[in-house]
Amino acid sequence: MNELAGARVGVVGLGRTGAAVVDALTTLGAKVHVYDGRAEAVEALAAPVASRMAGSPEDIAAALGPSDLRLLVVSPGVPATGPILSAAQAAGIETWSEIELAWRLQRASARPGVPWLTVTGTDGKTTTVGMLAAILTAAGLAAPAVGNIGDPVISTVLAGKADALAVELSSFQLHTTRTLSPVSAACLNVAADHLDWHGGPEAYAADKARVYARARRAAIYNCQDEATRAMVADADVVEGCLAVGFTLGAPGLGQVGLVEDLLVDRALHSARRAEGREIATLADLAHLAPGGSADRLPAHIVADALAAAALALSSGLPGVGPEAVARGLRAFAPGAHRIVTVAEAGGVAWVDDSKATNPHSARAALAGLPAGTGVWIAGGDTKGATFHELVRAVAPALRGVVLIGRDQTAISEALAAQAPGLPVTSVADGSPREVIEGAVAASAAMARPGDTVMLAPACASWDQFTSYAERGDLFAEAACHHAASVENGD
Ligand code: UMA
Repeated sequence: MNELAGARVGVVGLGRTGAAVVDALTTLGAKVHVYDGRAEAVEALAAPVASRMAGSPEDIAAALGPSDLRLLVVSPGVPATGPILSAAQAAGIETWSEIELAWRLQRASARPGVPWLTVTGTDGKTTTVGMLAAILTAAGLAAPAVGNIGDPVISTVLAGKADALAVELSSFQLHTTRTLSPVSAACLNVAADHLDWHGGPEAYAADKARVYARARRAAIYNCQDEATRAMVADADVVEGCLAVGFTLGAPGLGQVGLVEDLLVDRALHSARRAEGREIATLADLAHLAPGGSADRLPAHIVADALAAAALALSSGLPGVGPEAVARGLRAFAPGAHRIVTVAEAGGVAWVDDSKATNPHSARAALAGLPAGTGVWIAGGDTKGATFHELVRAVAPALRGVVLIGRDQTAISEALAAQAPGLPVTSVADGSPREVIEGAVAASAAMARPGDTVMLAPACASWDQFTSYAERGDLFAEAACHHAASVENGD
């Protein structure tokens, strides 16, 4: 993108996204000005930049007005409602996400046609993108899973080796993504999350809906989530783009779904739409079920697999057919921190679902537990969510609750109102390790043989940990340590 050579470009945030963006911009010859709230992040940046500034969001906002920047690339963590984006808008500075920059770089590269298949949704997007990449890989394509899942898209685009990209997009990233035109796109579901960042549920849903903009071959929605169907109906897609539903029931015409233990496509194979074609079986997903048994598969895993299959099959990419779907699903290995049993001792299972960072996904983890057998470790940064509905839904499964997090008010109020009498222990603030060790000790005191201690916090980790991964890793360590002491009879 020669237009950025010599241009003054700002980058806000120097985490994973910002570091990759700075690398790309310096390679393009832009004059890069970096900003971050953390002085250590600014100091640690090795790349040669034109200027660097550490300051509060207000300080950064104040610096943007006189900056004469041509473009500002913002990291996903920079809130839509905060002063930085308002100041950029007031100063007439265009703001892009890393995703927007990566898309434009792709279009201007030697391989402009590399297709992007994009996935958003409140829950399940990481699993779906992983399954999608596994299916495309099974078809013989170089198709990495990138984006919110962990690896900035821009690094993969610059490397120039992918045949297709399976891209996880958060609502944060979509907010400042402007011209992306994916081959196929899916929004898996919409539930309350990140309300403080967006300023409310409508703004959050509106940013999720942007995933469908300019979709070329398929806009994929969840038949069990009316909001996603409405998004597709309103979306500004390219002419000829199909609306494809995925359902846990028998698929209608234009849908993929489930017929007994078969995943069936009645949308994407024109010659066989009437009767449908088999694309995989539940046995292909059995390794993802507790105990490896297909009849215990959580419904959301099947839904994610259907969405991934629809994304892949609609792409029109060579070699992507039912065989690749089945093989890819069998090869898919779930990521860390998603309902992983990390220790078992004294008849108690210790399960890490640190990735449950909102009420919707915590509910999916807890709802399947037998009545009264769950010890739930909950709390963290609530992101403005409410917890009454979640507590009402999961209380029958619980023996007790252990609360972590700097502000425990929202969850403890919901517990008092919806589940009075349920034992609740509160863990005091401390270092990340102290918090988790406190939670494990309190859970061990509560759990009985046959119980499951579930770290499914329903909140982001950012108040006490660097990431959900750190929270989950510390939990696994502490749970293993506890389990070893039980086994040794300590
Ligand atoms: N920062 C500021 N000012 C701000 C906000 C952040 O200076 O107003 C600085 C911080 O001091 C820090 C840096 O920005 O130095 C962090 O940037 P970031 O929070 O945008 O995070 P990255 O390291 O760039 O990681 C981001 C995603 N993080 C968020 O969306 C919060 C990662 O998703 C993603 O994997 C990565 O880009 C690569 O694309 C994580 C996530 O939690 C897993 N995502 C949320 C979710 O899934 O619910 C959306």
